[in-house]
Amino acid sequence: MRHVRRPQATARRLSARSRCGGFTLVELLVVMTIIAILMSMSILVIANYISRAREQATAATILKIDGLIKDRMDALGRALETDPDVQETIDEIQADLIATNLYYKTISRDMLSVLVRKEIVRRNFPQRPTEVPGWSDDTLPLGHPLKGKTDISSSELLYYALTNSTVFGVPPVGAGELEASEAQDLDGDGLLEFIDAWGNPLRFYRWPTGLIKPNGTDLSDLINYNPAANINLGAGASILIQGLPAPATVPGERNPLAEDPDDPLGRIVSEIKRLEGSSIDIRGEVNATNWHDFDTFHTPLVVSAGRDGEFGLRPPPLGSTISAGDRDHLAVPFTTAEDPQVESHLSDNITNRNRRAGGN
Ligand SMILES: [Ca+2]
Ligand SMILES: [Ca+2]
Ligand SMILES: [Ca+2]
Repeated sequence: MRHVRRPQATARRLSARSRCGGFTLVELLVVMTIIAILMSMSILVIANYISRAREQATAATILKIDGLIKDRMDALGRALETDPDVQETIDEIQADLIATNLYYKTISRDMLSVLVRKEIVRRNFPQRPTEVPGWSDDTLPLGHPLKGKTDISSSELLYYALTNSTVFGVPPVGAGELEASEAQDLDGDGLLEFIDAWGNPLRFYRWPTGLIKPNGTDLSDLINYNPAANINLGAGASILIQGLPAPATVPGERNPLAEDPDDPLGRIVSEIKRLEGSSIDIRGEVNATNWHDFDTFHTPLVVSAGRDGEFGLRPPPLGSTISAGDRDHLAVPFTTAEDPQVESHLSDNITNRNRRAGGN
């Protein structure tokens, strides 16, 4: 009996060892495939997690910058209304305007107040070096952070504006208020620029009216301005600016997007129309190259290119001068001929007005 049972017992033991200690080729392939799928899923989950974290970090930086800008804009508004010392600044600005055109000597107080407000905003939030007081006549003192610098980006100028001067009682931002990951000198010129969590520089558009009127509005258009012809204003802007008022839908109806928040009564455009045909010409000064498209909604815009690193917007010019008619500083989107993927490139951008990482 023992001789009969022994081979069977040995076979069972061998069979058990085979099941426990080895796999067929098919079993191994199945296991390896499952592991590969799990690994690729994990990589995707981790990549999405990192991307989401970067979006949130970028949104936090941009909202912080937005708060710093708002504090200064509010201080400007209060000072214009109540601070007697501001009168001195207003007189100085009016003298500068008169130096460009004697017309400003006879300007109405109401229109002057609109232009002065814009000029103060421009001086305190320069987008190109020529807008920094003292730059054009080379009177910046030795040691001034911008002295002798070239290729100054809007991001570098925004950092400079917020960290180097007191704005009507609001002190400059201290180094401790910003993380090292929020501002770096990417191009090594000694000027820090605000950056997003992907390490790309942010952009600053002070008056992003080109976003709302991509085709522009030159002064000859303004003279014959017809809101009904601009019924589709804002289609691109709504991607970057949440809560834009809807454009008018009835021809001739007043268009909420065709309103300058600094000038809700449209005094500047009225004045331009009034002067048309007279010997006074202010169009050399009051134009989109120096200011923005008029009769148009605007708000300071801080933009990250987002995950894809592409803005979909024309870059604000570097350097001290821009050519006449250049509107790139107004946040003009690329045309589809220039960038076939412009809508996709715009769609993941994070701004101080869309709060994309906040859930939309
Ligand atoms: Ca630079
Ligand atoms: Ca730099
Ligand atoms: Ca983008």
